[in-house]
Amino acid sequence: MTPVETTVLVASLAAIGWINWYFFVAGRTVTRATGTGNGPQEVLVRVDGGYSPSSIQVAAGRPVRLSFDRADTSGCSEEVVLPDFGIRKFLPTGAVTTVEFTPDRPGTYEFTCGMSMLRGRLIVTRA
Ligand SMILES: [Cu+2]
Repeated sequence: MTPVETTVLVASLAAIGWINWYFFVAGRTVTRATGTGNGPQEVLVRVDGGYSPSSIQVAAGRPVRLSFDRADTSGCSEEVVLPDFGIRKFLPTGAVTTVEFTPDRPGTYEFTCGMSMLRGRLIVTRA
């Protein structure tokens, strides 16, 4: 093989590996909230062109505190919306903004940016 062929092969394998990771691993990783007893279930969510983690598991019937740490400056992510809980909040860049609510019923709920382009999931399980 020529050096060019080798480079193309290596780059292709890297791309395939990344695509598999992105679709089959990254999207399925569910982060459980921390906190026990009656205190809030806390999760720190980084906002930087998307939500990380984007799948969050909490238990029903206990308060949830999501802390959004916004790093990017795009207009897209400046608001976070949790329609099922009636929450819409502005996220200043470079700051952590907390949102608190108590999910009463198990289910999967979405959280999005103000235009529904960035998406995350809140998986509420039976307490
Ligand atoms: Cu947006």
